Amino acid sequence: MPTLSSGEYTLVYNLFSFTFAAMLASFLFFVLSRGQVAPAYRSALTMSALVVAIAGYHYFRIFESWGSAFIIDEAGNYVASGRPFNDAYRYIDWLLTVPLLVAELVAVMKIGKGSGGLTFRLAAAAALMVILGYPGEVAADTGTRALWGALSTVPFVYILWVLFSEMGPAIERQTGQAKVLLRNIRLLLLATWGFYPIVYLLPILGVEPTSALVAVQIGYCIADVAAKCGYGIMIYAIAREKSITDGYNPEAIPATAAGD
Ligand SMILES: *C/C=C(C)/C=C/C=C(C)/C=C/C1=C(C)CCCC1(C)C
Repeated sequence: MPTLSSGEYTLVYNLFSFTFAAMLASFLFFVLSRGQVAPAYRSALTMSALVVAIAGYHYFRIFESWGSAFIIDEAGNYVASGRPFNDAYRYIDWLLTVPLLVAELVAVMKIGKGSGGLTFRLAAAAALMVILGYPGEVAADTGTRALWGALSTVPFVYILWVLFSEMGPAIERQTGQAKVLLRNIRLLLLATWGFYPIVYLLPILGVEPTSALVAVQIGYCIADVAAKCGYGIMIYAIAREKSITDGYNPEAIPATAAGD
């Protein structure tokens, strides 16, 4: 672990704290909003809630790990305590959440026939991408980082190909506002997921070890909030829009209560 200034250490510390809070708040939102959408779309919201719950737990652990990886020296700098900063939490989190994120997109589209196979292919590619990225993330030399990064890019490109070519006709078949929202969420996915490999490249691009450590953590936090909380809110908006189109009215008095 490189030595950090108090400012660098605190910046990452506060960002972990913010990201943890964002995951917690999003979890409550997704759970409480389930009743606002028709039953057919509730599994998509459940998956959103699972994603931020898993991420929230892992952020809590990353936050703890960051705190114990450093101690303050006499000059007020943060030096390695000897305990490792555990980056594996992030990859375990992704391994579980990234397949869920693609699955909820298929779930909210309700494309019917063939959606099981589509979900499986997307989820498997997502898991493979994370597994192949990990050895590079923890490698000390940039050559190894570049090699695994390149391998991980193969399933990444496959996912984008499926989203933009294969799922195109299914999106065009949707109606009204839901179609616009689905096009937008695909772009949000491209923009936020595309951010991760860029952050991953920073150490290869010759960014100083201290700045790279700080920048990578900041980058992944921002990307996670956008790709999990922001994305989940868009999934909710799509589900809500489609529920209304399907004639669902959350304000309607339930049949059982109407009788008394
Ligand atoms: C909630 C977490 C999400 C959405 C994580 C997404 C992660 C990626 C899209 C990671 C992609 C990578 C590459 C395409 C190559 C380099 C290694 C990775 C794993 C950073």
